[in-house]
Amino acid sequence: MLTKINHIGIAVSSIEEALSFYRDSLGMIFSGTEEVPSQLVRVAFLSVGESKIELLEPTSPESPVAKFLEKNGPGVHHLAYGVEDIEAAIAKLVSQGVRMIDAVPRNGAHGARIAFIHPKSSGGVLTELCEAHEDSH
Ligand code: CMX
Repeated sequence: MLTKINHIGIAVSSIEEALSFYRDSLGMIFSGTEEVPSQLVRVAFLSVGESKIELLEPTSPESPVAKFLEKNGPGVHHLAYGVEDIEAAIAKLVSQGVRMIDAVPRNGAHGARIAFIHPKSSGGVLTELCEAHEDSH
């Protein structure tokens, strides 16, 4: 069902400040920022070989990332796995009693369709399914 780890999401209070470490000190390749209104976040993608890191900055105090930062401070926020068919993946998980935050996919960054699994159903790791847009695998 899963194709690869699509990205690792990291909560930050400021993308600009975080870039000085990830882009400038670690030398990751920065491919720009994008606002994801459905998730109340601004995101920045950085590449490490074939892997990606997603920096998440809240755009509203109601953002799930704002709540996460308030409770935990900056740090690893979620793991995102690639799937070929997100509806089929959600149906399979629901049939196995897994609790979805999104039973219907939402629009994520880079035109991807995404759905989150509740961390109470995934051993405390917020888990995202990500069906990449065909131009951005
Ligand atoms: N990883 C692991 N556990 C998490 C978590 C995270 N990122 N965020 C919250 N939790 C846990 C909390 O620690 C808490 O656990 P306890 O009950 O044991 O204390 C529980 O989930 C409930 O947390 P809460 O602070 O009361 O927050 P809510 O229930 O309001 O929301 C969640 C939690 C996961 C449902 C919500 O954050 C959510 O819907 N997340 C998915 C959407 C999202 O995170 N979007 C941002 C990224 C967007 C993108 O990548 O494009």
